[in-house]
Amino acid sequence: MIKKIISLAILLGISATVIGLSLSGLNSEEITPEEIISEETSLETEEMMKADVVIPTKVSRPGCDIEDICYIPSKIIVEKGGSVTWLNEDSAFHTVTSGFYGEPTELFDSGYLDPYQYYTLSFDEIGTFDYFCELHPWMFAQVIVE
Ligand SMILES: [Cu+2]
Repeated sequence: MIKKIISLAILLGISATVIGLSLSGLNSEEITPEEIISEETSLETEEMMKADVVIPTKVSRPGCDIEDICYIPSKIIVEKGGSVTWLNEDSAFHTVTSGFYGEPTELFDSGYLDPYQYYTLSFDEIGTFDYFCELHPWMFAQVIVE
């Protein structure tokens, strides 16, 4: 009789362990899709943010200036009081710095923009605002405020 009780207890213990393991297995399976979904959501949020000017890939090497595609578009026209948002789509750092390479005007400077970082400026005065990248002398473009 005692032997039966002991073997029953062992059986119960084993089945409890098996159920516990399968439950924890289910839990870990549930976590994975949730993580992927939240990642997709954050990517969607980034895509939904509107970029007026894009810093495309591979502009950290010379050559984009030949086709004038270091910043796209290289000339953007906005109304007085309007804003411009840049997006760095490259894997390298870039800046949006007012003036020309070696001659910054100190009106604005984004600092180093990380990959997929945005930078927004409002323009309250009419004029042509040249800007460049502090890291890559061949990268320059303009904001024209009308
Ligand atoms: Cu650059």
